[in-house]
Amino acid sequence: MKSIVALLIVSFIASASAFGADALPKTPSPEGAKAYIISPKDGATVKSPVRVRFGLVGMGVAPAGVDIPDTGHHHLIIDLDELPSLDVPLPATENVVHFGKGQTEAKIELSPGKHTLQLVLGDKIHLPHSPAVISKKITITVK
Ligand SMILES: [Cu+2]
Repeated sequence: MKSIVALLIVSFIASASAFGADALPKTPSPEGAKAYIISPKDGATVKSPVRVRFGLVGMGVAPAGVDIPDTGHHHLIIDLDELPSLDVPLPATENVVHFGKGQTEAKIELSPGKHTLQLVLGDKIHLPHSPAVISKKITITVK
């Protein structure tokens, strides 16, 4: 009997989180919004530090914490095969770099070899929009 009660509690907790009773409301992105990496070009061979320029069409760039419709700030995803969850604010790690001041370019240090870069736009609380504004992933080689 005790174990059945425990099981019920566990399944209640599981379903509450699955259906997101406290899911964060997403900021809508306008139709046609697009993030892209202006440079380097996909397949390019470059030197470190690498200057990466962020492109955004159909939306504006605003710093984190600022609530203006149809804006966001860039996050550079470095060398990740899988994107972080798009349902929670993006983490800040070596592989997920925030540009919360509204930067549209950055210089990043990369070791020699192949690297992948991708942009994900986040809203005022670093949460990806709905639909998420994500660039194509590019691969570069650092000399
Ligand atoms: Cu952020």
